[in-house]
Amino acid sequence: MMKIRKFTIGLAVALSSMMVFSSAAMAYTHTGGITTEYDIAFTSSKVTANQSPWNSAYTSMLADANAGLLVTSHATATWNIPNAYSDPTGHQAGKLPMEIDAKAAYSTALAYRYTGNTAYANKARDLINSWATTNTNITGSDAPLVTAYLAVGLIKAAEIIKGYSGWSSTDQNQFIAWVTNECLNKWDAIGQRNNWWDWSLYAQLSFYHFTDNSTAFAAEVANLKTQIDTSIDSQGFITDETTRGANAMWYHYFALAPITAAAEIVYNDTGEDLYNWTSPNGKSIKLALDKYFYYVNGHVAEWPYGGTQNFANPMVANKWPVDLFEAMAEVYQDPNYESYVAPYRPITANVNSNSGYYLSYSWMYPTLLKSTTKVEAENYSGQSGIVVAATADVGGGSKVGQTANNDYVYYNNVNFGSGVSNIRFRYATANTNATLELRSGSTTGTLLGSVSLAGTGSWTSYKTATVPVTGASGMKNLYIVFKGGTSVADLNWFTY
Ligand SMILES: [Ca+2]
Repeated sequence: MMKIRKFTIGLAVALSSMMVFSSAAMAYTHTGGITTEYDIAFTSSKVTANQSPWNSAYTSMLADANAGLLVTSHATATWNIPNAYSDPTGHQAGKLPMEIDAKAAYSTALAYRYTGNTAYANKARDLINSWATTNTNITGSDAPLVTAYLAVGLIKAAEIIKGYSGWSSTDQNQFIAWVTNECLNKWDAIGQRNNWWDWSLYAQLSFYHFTDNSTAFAAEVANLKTQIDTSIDSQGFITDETTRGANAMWYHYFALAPITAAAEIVYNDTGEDLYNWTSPNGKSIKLALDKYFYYVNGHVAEWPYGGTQNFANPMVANKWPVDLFEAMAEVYQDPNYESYVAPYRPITANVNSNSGYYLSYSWMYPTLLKSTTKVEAENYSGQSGIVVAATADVGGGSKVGQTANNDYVYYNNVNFGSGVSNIRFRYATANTNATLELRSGSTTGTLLGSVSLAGTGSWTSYKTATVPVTGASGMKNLYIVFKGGTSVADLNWFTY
């Protein structure tokens, strides 16, 4: 399998760390950001093999793209988006032109990358160019938010066709100018730190990836970390969205969708794993997701803020928050999330019930982003000194345990393709001096990476560690050597 983007990024990160205070723009991998070359290659192989869940999601995406081929631009010189509460009819009517065009542009762009058919690329290009050349004014009090959650669909489409030879650099620069002049200033001017800011962070990271502006990208990563620390309370609720009455659960989704999508871009571009990052005040994305998941998964009536929540009952496909948890089931390998979303596949995105078009552009076709290879630790090829036992981790199953200093497990023929820059490990340890060494071929082979594991506090509490690796490419016999004390760490699984 192909892992070009991760290897390339690994080099870029290493390079940037040597170029302290360099202001030079660093080129990202394109197609990249939230949908990567690796995702496309991985998913293509699954579609070719007609495997679930990718095959049905791909069919849905292609149907959207084929409908998109018939769309002609709805761009206007002035695009007005009135306030959703004071003028709901005007708000929906104002969004519709971009809802139609963003869906057509994004789905055709993606279809182009999967099929190579330039008719799709040309449609995406024409729609993007039309907005960039026709629209010169975006007005209305909801313009900052709607451009961040909806017009970002054009940026996502642009990212996917950035390397298409039929889209000229002149046209690409015109699009960059349009986003800069008509959207970016509005996103920067957002004052509130609720979901508006989350969408701004996500849209800006998407844009700075597209424009290879690593300096501005880094500033938004810092803002994102501040937002994780300050917008989530100690229980995992999102403080500003608890006050939204019957829509409080909707707004929790509408905050978590862009926060997580932003974290995905950061992970793919820099290797920094904000999904598994805990802020200085103990806040984390997973804390918020798990708190929210309790209520969406059969406990809506227990929601403690506001009255009866606006929430689909029964849940249906393409209704929030299944798109979010489809993506998060992959990221966290969480079996509870997986069980929740499985009945609603294929999941393509959250549909606006007013228009029938996609409402926002964070986790689009999330099933097509399922591209992680998971290895159960207990499925080793060989070992020394360890035992396999039941794990107390979520989802149950088995773990590798009783790991003393210099014990090891190994896995033959791990296929890292063209290279990976991170491996995620699921582990528990009551120790504070536990280290894993990752080596190639033997316990004394080339060191691919090592990690000092943060203590989880007990042998039944699990965390996920993201371990940067170098030289992890092609087929390797992966050795994991446990270091530190008489009982180092229990391993449940790892992903790459
Ligand atoms: Ca396991």
